[in-house]
Amino acid sequence: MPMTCVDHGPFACHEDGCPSTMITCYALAARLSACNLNFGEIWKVGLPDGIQVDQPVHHQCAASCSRCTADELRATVAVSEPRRWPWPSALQPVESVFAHNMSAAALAHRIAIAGTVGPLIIRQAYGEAFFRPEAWSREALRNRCAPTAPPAPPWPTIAYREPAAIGKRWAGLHFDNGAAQGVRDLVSLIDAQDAGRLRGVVLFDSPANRTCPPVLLRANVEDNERHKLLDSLPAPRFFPRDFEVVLGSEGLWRKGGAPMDDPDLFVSKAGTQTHVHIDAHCTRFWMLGLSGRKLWRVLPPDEVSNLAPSRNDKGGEHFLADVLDPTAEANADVGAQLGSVGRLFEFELAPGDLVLIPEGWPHAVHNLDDTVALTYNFVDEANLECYVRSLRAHVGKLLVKLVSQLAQGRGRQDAADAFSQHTALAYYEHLSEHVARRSPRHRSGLGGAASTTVAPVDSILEEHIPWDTFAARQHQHAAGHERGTASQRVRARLLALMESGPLTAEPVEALLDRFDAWSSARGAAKEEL
Ligand SMILES: O=C(O)CCC(=O)C(=O)O
Repeated sequence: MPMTCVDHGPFACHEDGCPSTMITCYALAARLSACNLNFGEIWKVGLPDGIQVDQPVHHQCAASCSRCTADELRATVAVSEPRRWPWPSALQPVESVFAHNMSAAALAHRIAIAGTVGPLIIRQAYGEAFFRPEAWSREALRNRCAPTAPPAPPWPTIAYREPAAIGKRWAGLHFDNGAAQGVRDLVSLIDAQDAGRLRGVVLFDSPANRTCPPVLLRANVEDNERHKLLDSLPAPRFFPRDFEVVLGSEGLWRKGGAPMDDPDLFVSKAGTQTHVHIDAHCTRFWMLGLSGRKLWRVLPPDEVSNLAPSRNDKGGEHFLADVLDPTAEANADVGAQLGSVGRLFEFELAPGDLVLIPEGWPHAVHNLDDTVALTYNFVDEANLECYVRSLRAHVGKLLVKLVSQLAQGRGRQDAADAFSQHTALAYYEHLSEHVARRSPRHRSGLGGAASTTVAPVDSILEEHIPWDTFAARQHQHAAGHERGTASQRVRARLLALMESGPLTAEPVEALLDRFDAWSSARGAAKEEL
């Protein structure tokens, strides 16, 4: 009879029926570079020094780290090797191009339709002009990223995998700011990762602007600062548009951030993983590999039902299925669903290559080596309509707040004056107009379900541009929304809403429909003229 292992915890990974000596996650991670190793495999590799066994070790005894202390988790990595996808017929090739082999129009079109056809790899995206592999090693980062002044919390932002969070939290990760883990800056995180103390902790989506400023190429630096910008990266010419930049700290994606708080840096040790997830608010993103290889598994949105989706108490969607370890015991209950996956895109991202992950596509990552990467989430013409629907939900929250203030006796004019100052409301007004002005085959109506079939195309640029130039251009594009005209229209909208009937008992969807109706009515009036 095989022995069954039961993890009684509470802290060290001691398995009933397995060797009586405690084997902690830390010991496994530090000595074998793996946590969830099967005891049979440990037996083959050899037990860590000082650990005795008093009976044969059985293959069925899996050492689970699910009850380890947070300290142990932070020191561990989940698995040493990604498991192969056991259903090869589902595997799809990923399109990979060299930008100089394609016309600008063809490349722009491929980028625009990514949401329908899938990820795109642009090989050697910056060419040799900007990308030298030696500038991105951990050692090089230690030199280049040494802070002149420690960044203020919440930067750098870090995350580590928490088995108990799978299916409950975004990407199964626990997020923290570096300061909470004794990490002052990127250099001290790299040291703690290498020493093993924070081996399983990843520098995750940490604003490059704050974490390692020389990473970003800027136009407006003093000449005597320019030498520091050697090996700095400009904004890639393939993605000239980001509607979100304008919202700054009111943005959905960059909550609390400044306009240049994206792009973000990732610095990870080999073996760390990011569980399958979807990026929020319909954003698409690119990731540029800078050092080491990352294994990606990416699925089309219509595969979501095969990933054992669950809703957390905040209404977000999370996935129980582990696409990086499809045959894991922990996956037993959802394995059958995973077996129904019809299409899965798998690829390795290598240094110098950039991948575009489309909006709404679930994806997971396993770091095959120690890796460094730069990433940027954005909203261009292709995902704008979906993004505006997300922004609409945010507007709904503001309307609910407005109604509650009216109920408490705030005057209508006063409330309209105050709420029309919210950048998010003015920008929603501006973007709704922008979407409405697009040709009918590019729009589907903001309140309803998406039905757009033809993605509007953003033209790509001839050259890469400094990041501050990129940000300034986004503001120029959106000049019409800036304080003044759009907020005056919002004020008129709010007053019309308040005069259109009682509001207190209205569900938020009805409030939004009444708020939106103002611009449809205005559009119709314009057409009559
Ligand atoms: O590189 C990683 O570990 C995860 C990247 C990712 O999935 C994301 O930024 O959404």
